[in-house]
Amino acid sequence: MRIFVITGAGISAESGLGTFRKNDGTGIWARFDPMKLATPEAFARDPAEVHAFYNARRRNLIAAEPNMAHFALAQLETILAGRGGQLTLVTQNIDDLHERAGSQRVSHMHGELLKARCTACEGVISWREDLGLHDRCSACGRQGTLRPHVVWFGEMPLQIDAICAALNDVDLFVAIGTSGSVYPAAGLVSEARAQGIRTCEINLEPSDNADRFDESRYGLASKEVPAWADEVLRGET
Ligand code: BV8
Repeated sequence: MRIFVITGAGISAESGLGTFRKNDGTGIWARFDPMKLATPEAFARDPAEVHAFYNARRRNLIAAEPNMAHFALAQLETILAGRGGQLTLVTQNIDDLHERAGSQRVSHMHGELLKARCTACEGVISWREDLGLHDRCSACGRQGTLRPHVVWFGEMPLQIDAICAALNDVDLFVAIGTSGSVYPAAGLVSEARAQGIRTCEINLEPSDNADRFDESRYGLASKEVPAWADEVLRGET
């Protein structure tokens, strides 16, 4: 079986990493204006404020641990590969919890918080400390040119062509822990449907594009994802 999975902030919620939109108004974007913090214009206007925002999230991430949903996907990847199948794992998340749970191939379409990118030489380097204007790029030696290696609003997502190509000849498309409110990520389910691929969403509640899915499973990712993965491996779904 060949499965395409896209994950969002909801899969990392039980690991203590805030989600962006919550009905009770406590999501990240309820407390911080994305247009003030997650755009190239905001970084040009006030890089120190943007660095402070991502430094706080980076510290949270380093203190977090993957949960049962992350581990279930890592195990599913290994077993499907052993059976001649494949799991393509794409995430909107900038955390490294999929990798820490053992997933081998993860495509971060919105970038990675534990990496910095130089705006002068485009070098991408691993970065686990706070990042600031005094820091120097280890690739070109320039100072003050480093930014978080994340995709901001208005910027092109990473590997988008490879991600769309990976949708070819999969048997199942699954969205986990995403509200389906940010594009082009939220449009992938329609791409899948257009290719006649069966679609399933696993989420705490119906997403903005719930009507696009053939099957829906609502509940906590740490419970629903292991249960779903077991059914896949038992050939029951
Ligand atoms: C682009 C990185 C051109 C940084 C992020 C008008 C209409 C359509 C589109 C647009 C438009 N105006 C502008 C756009 C484009 C814009 C966009 O979509 N805006 C939205 C707001 C309308 N998109 C862009 O700018 C993108 N670039 O379009 O470039 C282009 C186009 C095509 C092809 C090439 C180029 C770039 C967008 C990327 C921005 N960067 N992140 C950072 O993290 O700071 S987006 C960020 O927010 C995340 O990465 C993620 O993508 C998004 C958050 O969404 P989710 O992950 O789904 O999280 P959310 O909180 O919303 O939902 C969580 C869900 O989990 C909920 O449903 C909840 O119920 C559930 N849940 C919670 N707990 C649990 C759970 N489920 C299970 N278990 C639990 N325990």
